[in-house]
Amino acid sequence: MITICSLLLALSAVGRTPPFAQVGVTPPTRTQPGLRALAKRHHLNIGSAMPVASLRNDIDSGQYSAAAIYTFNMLEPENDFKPPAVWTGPREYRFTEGDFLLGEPGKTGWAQAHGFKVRGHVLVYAQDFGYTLPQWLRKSESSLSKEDASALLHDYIFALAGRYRGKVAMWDVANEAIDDRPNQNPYNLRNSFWFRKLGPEFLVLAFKWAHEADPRAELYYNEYGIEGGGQKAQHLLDLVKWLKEQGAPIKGVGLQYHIDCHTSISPGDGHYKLIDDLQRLRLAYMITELDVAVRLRLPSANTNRDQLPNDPNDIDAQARVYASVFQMALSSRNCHGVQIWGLNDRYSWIPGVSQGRNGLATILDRDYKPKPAYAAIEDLLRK
Ligand code: 9MR
Repeated sequence: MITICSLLLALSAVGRTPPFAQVGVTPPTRTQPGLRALAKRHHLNIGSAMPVASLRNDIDSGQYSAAAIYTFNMLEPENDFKPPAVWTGPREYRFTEGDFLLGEPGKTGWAQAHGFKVRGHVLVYAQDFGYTLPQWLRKSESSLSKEDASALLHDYIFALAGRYRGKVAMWDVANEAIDDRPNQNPYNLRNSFWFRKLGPEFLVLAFKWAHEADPRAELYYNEYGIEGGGQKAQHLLDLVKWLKEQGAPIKGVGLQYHIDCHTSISPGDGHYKLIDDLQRLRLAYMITELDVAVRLRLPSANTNRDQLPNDPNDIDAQARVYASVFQMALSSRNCHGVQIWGLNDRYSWIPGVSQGRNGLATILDRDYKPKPAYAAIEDLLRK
């Protein structure tokens, strides 16, 4: 039975009447601390991806921000710090969303007002798609020399990481630079714009410049498809070892963890082995984009429609998977936090990317009610 429906701490923080009737939840009591309060006992960073617009517009009559404040102490602006969102032209930048979240230089923003650490995502998204690389840059590829490209990247990193210097707890300096299929490049790096222009060195430079721009931020390399080990995980280990040898100021690795409710994670397996391998390289890790997908009964193109699991048992299986990830995080010295990819099931990317086949991947349902996965994490954090 889920007992956690209290939004009291959050609501008192934002000074708002709770919309309990609307969401059908039990009235809160102060004896029910949210995950945020419980995480504090463990010094655990617990976060969620949140679009800045959802905070700015205070969506769902304030329920979004209230649930965020009650549940999490860290956030990552989902798409707002990606290069296409910020880097609008050669040495032209858009800081509107960043300034709302963190404040323009000398000021503070939404994150500080509500006690959130911020993960910045991402300085270099090493793929060539429109959502990863500004297309004006892609179009100018043939006319840019190596030196031009290097100078542009340098200025970009200083403009963005420098503007929010001291305000971003961790930056994903680079994301998804390793190819899924074998190629001939060092560390199996993707044939991306930055690789073509600068070779593997683009990663070393990005880490170096990010550190110069914001010396206090922890710097991460972020990747998917490496959880549990395998060939891509080996490329990752080789890459980060090389980055360290090159003097890149890398703090750790972001393991995305887009997984499903049948994933098994237990001590001694490939998941634990990978974090041990990172520890041996003296690297921290964060779970950066955790979601645990469930097969839906009916494909649903509309993420705002009610979603039902194909197998109701999967919701409990999902709770066990969430618990196993948090268990791993709590048991390892080098874990610097766990972040969930989406505040609730309504705002998860999973139904969209799976053409409606999968969903229900987060810990709060579409009406912000805690799911068994929330309760399982709560049980762990109460210990
Ligand atoms: O959740 C993000 C989604 O809203 C975007 O449409 C998509 C493309 O920009 O990116 C999603 O976030 C990705 C993250 O930046 C990197 N790892 C994979 C995430 C899910 O695709």
